[in-house]
Amino acid sequence: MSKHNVKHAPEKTGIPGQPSEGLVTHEELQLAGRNHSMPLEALHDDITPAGLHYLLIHFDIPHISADTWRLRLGGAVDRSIELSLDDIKARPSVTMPVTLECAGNGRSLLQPRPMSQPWVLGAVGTAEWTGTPLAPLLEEAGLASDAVELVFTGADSGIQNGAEEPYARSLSVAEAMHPEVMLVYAMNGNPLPPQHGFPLRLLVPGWYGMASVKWLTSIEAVTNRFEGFQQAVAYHYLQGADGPGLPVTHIRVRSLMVPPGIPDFFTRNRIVESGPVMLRGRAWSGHGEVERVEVGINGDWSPAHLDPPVGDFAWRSWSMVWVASQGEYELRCRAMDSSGALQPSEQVWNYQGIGNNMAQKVQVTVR
Ligand SMILES: Nc1nc2c(c(=O)[nH]1)N[C@H]1C(S)=C(S)[C@@H](COP(=O)(O)O)O[C@H]1N2
Ligand SMILES: [Mo]
Repeated sequence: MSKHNVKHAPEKTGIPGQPSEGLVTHEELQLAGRNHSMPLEALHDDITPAGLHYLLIHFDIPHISADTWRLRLGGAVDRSIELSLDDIKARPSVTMPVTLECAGNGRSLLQPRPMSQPWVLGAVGTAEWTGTPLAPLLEEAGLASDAVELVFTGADSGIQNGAEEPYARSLSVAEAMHPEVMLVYAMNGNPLPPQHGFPLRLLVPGWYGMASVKWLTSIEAVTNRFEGFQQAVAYHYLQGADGPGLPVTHIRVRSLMVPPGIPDFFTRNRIVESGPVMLRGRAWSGHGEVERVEVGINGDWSPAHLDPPVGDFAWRSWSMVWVASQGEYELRCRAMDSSGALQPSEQVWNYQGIGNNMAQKVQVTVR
């Protein structure tokens, strides 16, 4: 096994009736069962109910008692700070809708398939998060002049590359000081559920989900770049096992549609009645506002209507009426953001299966 813990499935199985890209393994199934995606029909709602929001838990959900839990802020600072959950809740609070997406969303569609959590397309959700901004807390602690990064460590740990490590990620001082970066203790008006990071998580709006460390227990200012597994090995755009590659940061532009009509049970292909069909979906980007969404009907693209974004760091909804006549169709949608980035028509393969934002394809039979 490579140092990235990424194995690749055989290209063809040759087994009739099976997908040609290689069987999903038992290990992938274990991960998929623990970490569910958002059912795409939940794209109807501005705010995703907590139970429908996607989940990604690398190791185990740690068992934490809020009474004894503390957040420690230390390292290269003038004053170390220790805070209880009540101390954090007593600080100024902000509530903000934020779209989170896992960097591996779309991974299982790649061929050969990078072996990790085998997401199809639902590793996304938008919750209303409540917490306190991080920057004032860092100012109170007083970062040393030679501090370069903040390391955020969760209470969960597991084996990576044969050694035990907690889940930990870093941000540069400049990234951590952004006003939208928060320590959050509530999701959709309720305390964080255990699976989403109870009692406290970091939230880094605009970034792929890996940056938003759950079950946060410590923030450490460091004077050298952090080299933990989740920072230095995982989450890089690579073409093979050897790095370094570019680090994964902000969310690439993407749009998804609410699957129209009704599904065929096993294939989940869609069955739609002929006549006007309201196609709807959501679009988002961590690189600027979504400025355009287009819908493709058998390769013919037309612009969709856009509603205002749900928040500065949250998706916006789109809609388009399609007058459907009997036949077989491939529907697609693609978004463009204010940086000029457009979702690609073809998948762009990379070794960890990261940032695959190819325009969605939906097979539809109109009857
Ligand atoms: N401590 C810790 N934080 C974590 C993770 C984890 O496994 N442990 N997973 C990360 C990843 S890869 C993602 S995509 C998001 C998922 O957040 P959610 O489960 O609340 O949707 O949490 C991030 N924070
Ligand atoms: Mo993720």
